[in-house]
Amino acid sequence: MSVPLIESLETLIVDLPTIRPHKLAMHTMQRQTLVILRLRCSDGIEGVGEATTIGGLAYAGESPESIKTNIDTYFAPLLIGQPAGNINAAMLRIDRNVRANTFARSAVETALLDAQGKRLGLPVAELLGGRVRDGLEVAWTLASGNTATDIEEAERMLDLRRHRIFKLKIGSRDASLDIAHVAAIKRALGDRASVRVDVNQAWSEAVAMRACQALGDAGVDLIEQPIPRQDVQAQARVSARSPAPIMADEAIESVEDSFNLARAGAAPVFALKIAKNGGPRAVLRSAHIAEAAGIALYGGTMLEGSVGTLASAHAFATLSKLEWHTELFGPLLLTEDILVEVPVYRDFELKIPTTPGLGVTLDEERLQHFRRR
Ligand code: MUC
Ligand code: MG
Repeated sequence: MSVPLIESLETLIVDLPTIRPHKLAMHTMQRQTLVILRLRCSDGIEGVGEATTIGGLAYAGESPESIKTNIDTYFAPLLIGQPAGNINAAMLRIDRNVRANTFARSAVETALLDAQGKRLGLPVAELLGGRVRDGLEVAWTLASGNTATDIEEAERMLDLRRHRIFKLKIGSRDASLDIAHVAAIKRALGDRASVRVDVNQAWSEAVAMRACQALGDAGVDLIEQPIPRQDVQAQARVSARSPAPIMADEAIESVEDSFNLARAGAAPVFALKIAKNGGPRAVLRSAHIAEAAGIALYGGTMLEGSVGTLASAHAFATLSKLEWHTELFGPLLLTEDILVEVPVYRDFELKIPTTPGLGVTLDEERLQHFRRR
């Protein structure tokens, strides 16, 4: 029996407008840039993957342009001619020849899984062992930069039954202003919603000590990455003192980071991101480390488009516990999609596709229209 081989990898940079500016501590997004990977195999099957970051190089060490260049120049020659159905062997080849570059790896691993799922007639979640849930509750990020606008937006999401968990992006200004902003939103929403914050590493340990206390007093449920990623000991100290649980996000840039954070007792909650671990299978390794250490899980996003969002969803669907739910709302932040059928969000949940592979079909016309030339 002849085994299907990987024939080609094509990467496209796609720029899509956002529904409004999205303000984070390190960058204000006016659009999102996706790197879409099309991995073609000798049996005629194509696997699709995505690698997406936030704000060029503002968030992480890979940019859309570097992801494209590195897949084209380094990953593709390693993979072309290799068996398409042996994902372990393909990723091992990359492990042996490529350091870091987890975003690019994630696109490759996703595309291999999509192709193999299509080949075997299995959705990616089933390829990963099987789903234990059909939908994922999805948080929404309030990041307009204005308190009244954020409250209106939250009310609209509650009315639509789309979201009842809200993450507030803070950290770009004085902590006291941010705390007042968060407290006003929590007061307006009360018990109808869970309110959480993401500081995106903006505070020092000293600021975080005071601010976490005030946020806990204001009724905030979860505080994400209050201090810079590298200071694991300081994060453990802040975590020990904070009345609201601390979640590690930027602190996890690899599966090894997850292990080191777990060992240091640095955070009781981990944000899982396929891009930061190297793909939908790789992120499950971090999840399993966390589970073994008694750390709770949250399904995170790099604000991917529909391909990356559904790749994450298939992986998260297989986890036995996902106590803090997910924030897989990336496609809803964009005015346009590049899929024929867009992901389904209903009754506070993202539904996980049941068709083979990721369950996505690229809309060729839209892809051509929005791709960067
Ligand atoms: C992050 O830091 O978590 C996730 C949601 C959002 O609004 O920004 C991202 C990145
Ligand atoms: Mg975050």
